Amino acid sequence: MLFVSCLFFVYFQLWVPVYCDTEQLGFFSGSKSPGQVAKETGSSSCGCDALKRDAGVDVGEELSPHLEDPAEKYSKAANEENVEHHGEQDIRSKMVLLKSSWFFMGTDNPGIPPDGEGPQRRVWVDSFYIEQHEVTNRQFQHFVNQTLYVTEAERFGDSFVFEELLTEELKSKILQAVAAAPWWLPVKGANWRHPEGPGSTISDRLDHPVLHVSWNDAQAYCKWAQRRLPTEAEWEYACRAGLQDRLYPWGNKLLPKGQHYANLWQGDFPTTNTADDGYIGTSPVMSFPANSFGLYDMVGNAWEWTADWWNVHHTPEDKHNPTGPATGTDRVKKGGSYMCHKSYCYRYRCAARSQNTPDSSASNLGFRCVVNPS
Ligand SMILES: [Ca+2]
Ligand SMILES: [Ca+2]
Repeated sequence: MLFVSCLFFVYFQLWVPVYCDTEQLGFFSGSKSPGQVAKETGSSSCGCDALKRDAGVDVGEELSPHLEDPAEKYSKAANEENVEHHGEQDIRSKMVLLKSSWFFMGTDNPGIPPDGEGPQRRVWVDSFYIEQHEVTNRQFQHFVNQTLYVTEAERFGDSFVFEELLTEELKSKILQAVAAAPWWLPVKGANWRHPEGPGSTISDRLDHPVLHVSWNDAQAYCKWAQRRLPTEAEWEYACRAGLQDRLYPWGNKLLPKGQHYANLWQGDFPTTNTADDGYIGTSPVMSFPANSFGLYDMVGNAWEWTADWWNVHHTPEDKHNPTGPATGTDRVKKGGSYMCHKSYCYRYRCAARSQNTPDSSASNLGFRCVVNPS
């Protein structure tokens, strides 16, 4: 709930900056446009990690040779358990079994060194099941209908929304933003049911990832589903899908054969979104090719919460089932979102990472669950 120094006020076009002491966040001059800020602050300044609630705010081409068929889709044990508890038709995602293995986590060639992407280290993960796709609005709606759960964004009364998604009328009423990322606006009434605030709806987006869910909300859903959030190591193992020293879940080329493999940003952030991949905002889950583990949207579409506390200092020795620091202030999120572009937020890579406080929520942040084999 801290972070007062990185907030400032926006009065229409009159921006009054306040010094921000976090290196990852760029200083924002009051005379510059959001587009200028994006270019000048560089690839480490997406502002994703600035979305923290504060008392002052109202608001498959390359397969690893050592892994033979590591994914077992539609396991009877994983996908039919507890059907009685959740009704005849289990609303929860199908899962993929990932078998225990060593893999190389992180990278020695970090795209954003301050994020703690390195060093590359050998990590062992035990077998686990992981959901094929991000939790959708339809699934989260079912959870809420069953439990009457109220998300933190609903209780706080607001959430962060990317300004491009807002109407001019709504934008004109909002007086505050984040210094290093003025494209984020706290919108009263924005929550998972109303992703762009009052008047917006998920009725035509039931198969899109649920947004505006905090880490605590994600925990609540996974617990209800008798699952849990993945550790960062599990998430990255799932992202890499048996590939080693590759940037993306499918290899090193962003556009294999000229095709889009993830819902990212094309154009000039944050002013021009050409949506060459077909989507300005989120896309229905499973709209892009799965990785070789059969997992969709591991990078892009919505950021995904992991269970771990945030820390940027890692050591190179081998690790078994790492779970991150014992304590912290922020939780790790992985994979980037539909807002990511190499020019300012090169985080749509398996090794990339970012963080938010557990009560934060935004219009590009979701999750998926995992479970241990029974
Ligand atoms: Ca897109
Ligand atoms: Ca994702």
